Amino acid sequence: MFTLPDLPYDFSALEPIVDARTMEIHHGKHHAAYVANLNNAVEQAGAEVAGAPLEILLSGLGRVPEAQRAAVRNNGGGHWNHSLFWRLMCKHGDAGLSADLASAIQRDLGGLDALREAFGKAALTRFGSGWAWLVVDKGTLRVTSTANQDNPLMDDGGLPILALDVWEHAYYLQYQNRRAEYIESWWKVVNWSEVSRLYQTTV
Ligand code: MN3
Repeated sequence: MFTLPDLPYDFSALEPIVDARTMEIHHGKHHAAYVANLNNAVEQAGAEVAGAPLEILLSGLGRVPEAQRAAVRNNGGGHWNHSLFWRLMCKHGDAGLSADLASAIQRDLGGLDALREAFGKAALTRFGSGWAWLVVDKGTLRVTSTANQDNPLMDDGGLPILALDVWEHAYYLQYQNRRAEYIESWWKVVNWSEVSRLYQTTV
């Protein structure tokens, strides 16, 4: 059974960038629902997927019985994406970008400003609901985005080390339709120590 991870900080920790009410609903209702629905789908799928780690399910959706495949994709993706997302943020942000990751960002993307521009554009232009990602893909950093609760694990598109949820439920209470303002503000709460730690696991 999959379980909802605790937030690594209080609901109000990311204010004024992300308001407490949004965090409470996002974690306690949206993420919790993905976990519950994922568990139901896995239970219905039976022996073929029982006990499989989430990463294995998401990178091999073709092995999930067709009747549960969409539910595992949407809710398993939702569980994995949010579990990562919470850890990538912290109170007041964290400036611990490692020298290794900084140099990879320079090498592959042209520097931190260029990363922010490319990542922000991916987040802003994702039509409807989805995610922006910074992934390590065969040793190279790349910016991409996906729809709904899809993620790069599903099409062997690399391992995410930075993620931004651009579903309206992530920002609408505070920013309404101003997604660009949410994206720009969000950099202030990025936990660069955690992003750097994830990068280090890929090299
Ligand atoms: Mn969300």
